[in-house]
Amino acid sequence: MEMEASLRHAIEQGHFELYLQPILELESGQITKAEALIRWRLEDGSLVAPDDFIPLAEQTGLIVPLGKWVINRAGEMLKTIIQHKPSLKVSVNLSPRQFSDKNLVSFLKSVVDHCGIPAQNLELELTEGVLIDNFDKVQQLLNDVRKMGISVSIDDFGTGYSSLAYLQKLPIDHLKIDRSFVRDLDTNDSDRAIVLAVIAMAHSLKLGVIAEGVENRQQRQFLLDNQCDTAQGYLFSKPVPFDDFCQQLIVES
Ligand code: G
Ligand code: G
Ligand code: NA
Ligand code: MN
Repeated sequence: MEMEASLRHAIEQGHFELYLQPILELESGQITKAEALIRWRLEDGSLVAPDDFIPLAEQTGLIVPLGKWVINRAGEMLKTIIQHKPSLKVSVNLSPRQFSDKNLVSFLKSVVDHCGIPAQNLELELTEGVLIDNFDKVQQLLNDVRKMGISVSIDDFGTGYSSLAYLQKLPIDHLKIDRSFVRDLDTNDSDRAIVLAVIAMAHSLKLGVIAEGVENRQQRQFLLDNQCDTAQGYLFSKPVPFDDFCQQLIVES
């Protein structure tokens, strides 16, 4: 079957799974958040990674129904999770097309109501690319999202090319340092300089900082020593199915 047709079919049939990757507070080592990451389960049981179908979903507009499935599923997960850990947040990736869907805010409201969860437990991850087109519209949307209580992170920070002015003007909560800057932290002086600059800038703008792609203890220690707030990466856990994530929460409590 053609890829677009099989993706459409998979959406109709719900052949997706939402994995969670823990995000830890570096100081305490506690899991405070999880990033939701979609996987496509094929009939033969194998998994397709999002990089292999999100771009197509984005091009064809299928990302809108798919993204609604993701937000719904994240809401259902939160309903269970907050019974064990009321403060835990789940962050969901939104691609540009989803963010320009005019029903986004009302859809978010309906999920929060339907699941009976506080909006404060949901977070949206947006890439810099989302923010540069149509500043006024983006600002309005983010204001509406924030008014509901949902928080906002800028994902892959440092890889896009947008004006730093938007950081100051837009209502956002956290910057996620792209893992390309974290990978060689042990050896690359310019990566260290960039990471330090992002942490300092974020804090002076009263934003939290999340380091992505932390794979070893040296990276973790550097980030901890330099006041990075939170981190995610294979050192702590790879993205895992919901039940495995709940198990991790139980083990740490
Ligand atoms: O999970 P993995 O590391 O393979 O994810 C690869 C990419 O796919 C990341 O850039 C991530 O942001 C994106 N991605 C994962 N899940 C979702 C999703 O639910 N929606 C969107 N729009 N992107 C996602
Ligand atoms: O683009 P985004 O930041 O949303 O992508 C998250 C992606 O990063 C997911 O595909 C996830 O599987 C991947 N990831 C998470 N932790 C690590 C890590 O420690 N190392 C590497 N190489 N990838 C990671
Ligand atoms: Na992300
Ligand atoms: Mn990310």
